[in-house]
Amino acid sequence: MFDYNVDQYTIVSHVLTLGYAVMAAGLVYFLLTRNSSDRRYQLASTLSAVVMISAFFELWVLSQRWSEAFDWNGSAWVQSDTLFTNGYRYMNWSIDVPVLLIQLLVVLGITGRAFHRTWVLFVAGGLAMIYTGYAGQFYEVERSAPFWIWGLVSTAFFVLLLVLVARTIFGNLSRLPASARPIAKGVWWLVLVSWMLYPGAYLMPAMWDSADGVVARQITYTVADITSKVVYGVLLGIIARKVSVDEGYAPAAEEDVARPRGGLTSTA
Ligand code: RET
Repeated sequence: MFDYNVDQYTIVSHVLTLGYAVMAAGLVYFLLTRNSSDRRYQLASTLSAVVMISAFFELWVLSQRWSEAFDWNGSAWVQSDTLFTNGYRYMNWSIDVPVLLIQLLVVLGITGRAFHRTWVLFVAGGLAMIYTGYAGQFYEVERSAPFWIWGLVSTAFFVLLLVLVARTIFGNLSRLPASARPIAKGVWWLVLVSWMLYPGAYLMPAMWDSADGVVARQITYTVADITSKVVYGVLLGIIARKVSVDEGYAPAAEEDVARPRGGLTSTA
């Protein structure tokens, strides 16, 4: 809907590239560190890898679409016959949101009926949040009533999910070894802050309806993607390793030992 100057156009292009490059890097990290925790927690790393692949392709496509969607007219980048749309992101979330939440259950060691019940709520609540928001974003240009109504309905599901996540984390803290508890609390704050960036980006056209707003929106999405998928996965991996050490899984224990190399730790 806007024309972009060179800075605005290239910043968006760079930020989208950063997004998929980080997902590719994350993929390697999660696959290679998978064995540092016990078998039953390795699924968490596998799920992080699934998130990385799906986000990589989505951000790749988005980045391609961005370069096709504008032509240089000699003084600005103007709309071509290809449309750039953030709707792709919602399709990616349909995979990533349920998977990210299930990872939490794996790492916290929730099994049996509790696993099943929370799993169903996470998937149903997550998809309801995403698809109601998806319906609303079609009205983001004119910002008529459906934009606000669907946004509100989606927010109700979002609040429900946050309550569930908080209950899941804080309700299971005592089952974690003491060394992993601060990280689990950190995961809660990370989820709260990084997930709130997505509704922030949804609202961006209402707050900042210009080419600069579009740039700010892509930056917001990218920060949210890197923190909610990659940093989150890394933290869950650390928790899984600490739990594995505590449960006597030898490879994790070996990695956890600080080996004296002389210097300050030497007794000589
Ligand atoms: C929408 C619509 C407006 C209201 C709200 C939304 C929330 C979106 C969220 C998305 C999270 C996505 C994640 C992706 C990670 O891969 C749908 C924008 C509340 C919370 C975590």
